[in-house]
Amino acid sequence: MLKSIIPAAALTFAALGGANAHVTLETQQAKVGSTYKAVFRVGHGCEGAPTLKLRVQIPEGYIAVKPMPKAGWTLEVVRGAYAKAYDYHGSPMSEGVKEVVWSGGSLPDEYYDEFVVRGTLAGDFAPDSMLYFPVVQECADAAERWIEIPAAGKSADDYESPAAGLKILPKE
Ligand SMILES: [Cu+2]
Repeated sequence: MLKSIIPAAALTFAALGGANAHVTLETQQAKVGSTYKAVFRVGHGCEGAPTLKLRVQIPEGYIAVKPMPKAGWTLEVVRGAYAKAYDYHGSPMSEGVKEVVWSGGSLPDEYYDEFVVRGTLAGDFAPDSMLYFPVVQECADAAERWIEIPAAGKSADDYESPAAGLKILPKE
């Protein structure tokens, strides 16, 4: 009964599920200058192998970032200088977290999990621009590198291993 009402398009989409199950952000748009919680969704391992490590690169302009610790995983942050000083609640902020690494855990291919960081989107992003978070997912003998940044006029769908994308919306 249920089967008969699923449109053919939905079935085609399901068959292409792999392309839709990369490491992606749960919330894919946020306003300029807002606090943004980035939830990275890991939908599969490396060709069936469990994920042992996740490395997330923090893009320029996503400031005052703090990762959320995760039970069963060791958290590590790489700090560094920003390309410029950003205004953060009235004071200049010129350095912070540039990369977050979760390791020491094991996420089997048949399970799903989320990895979280929170930060602020700087006030000087151009509205309607895209911000990309390159992510490397490491398994025992393989890795999935979600690092392709779409060229102007292209979208993540045009790539095999796109970085996780966030659309920056106008302040309103
Ligand atoms: Cu995928």
